[in-house]
Amino acid sequence: MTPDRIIVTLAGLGLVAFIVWFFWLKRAAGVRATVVADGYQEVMILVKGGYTPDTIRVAAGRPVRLLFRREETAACSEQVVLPDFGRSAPLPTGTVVPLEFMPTEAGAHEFTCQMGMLRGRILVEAA
Ligand SMILES: [Cu+2]
Repeated sequence: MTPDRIIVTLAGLGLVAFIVWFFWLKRAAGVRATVVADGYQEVMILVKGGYTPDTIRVAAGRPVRLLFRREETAACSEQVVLPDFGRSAPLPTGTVVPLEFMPTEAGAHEFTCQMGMLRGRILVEAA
């Protein structure tokens, strides 16, 4: 192989690695909730054809406040359910709805629409 071919091959491999990281690994890693003034771990979640972000990382032992902002009128997403913590809430279009819970130990928990079609998850990490 000539040097220019090696460079092109390496650049191609680098691009593939970047795409894998960007579309799978970065997405799987999720978004970390931010600790706000009142001590809650907060994250804003857009509800539109799904949940964005759909993976949220929080620390155990600190209360969490998910702020759902629904920007669609599809009936599918009109309610959000967080079964492991016994929480659910109606999501009127265009309104920010808080859903609070206290994660006490590490683990993964799912939140969904009432029919379980839209899915997101909360990854609780040991403090
Ligand atoms: Cu649904």
